Amino acid sequence: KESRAKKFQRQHMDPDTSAISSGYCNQMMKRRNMIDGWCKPVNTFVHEPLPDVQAVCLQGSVVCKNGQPNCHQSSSRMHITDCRLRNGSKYPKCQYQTMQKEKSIIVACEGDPYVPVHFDASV
Ligand code: T3P
Repeated sequence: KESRAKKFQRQHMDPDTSAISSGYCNQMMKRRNMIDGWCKPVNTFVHEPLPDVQAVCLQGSVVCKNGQPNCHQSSSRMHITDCRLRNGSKYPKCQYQTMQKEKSIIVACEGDPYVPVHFDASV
């Protein structure tokens, strides 16, 4: 079974892509198996090295949106792409808007090693 840490990497890590095109989210949401019975409404990809994103678990503690205490906010801004489902788009034709941003990320971390398992927000 896929671990929560590996699931985070599949859903949220894309360190090596340099040029992001307007079709990026349509391709990536499909390629990373996130179109599985429904269209996931919002998903963020992070374009930074995995060790840098894992290191966020050692950075500032913040409360997660669900009230749990194990969220961490990156001390630096990171290159990210937000994928947002277009209004009226219906499964299985999930159509996404691709938005590149540079923001601080908030992730939830778990386990030993203590690694990201959920993307909470960007700020
Ligand atoms: P996951 O827990 O698998 O990382 O909040 C529900 C899902 O939406 C959650 O999936 C993360 C995702 N999400 C993003 O990827 N980026 C965002 O900016 C927000 C708000 C949610």
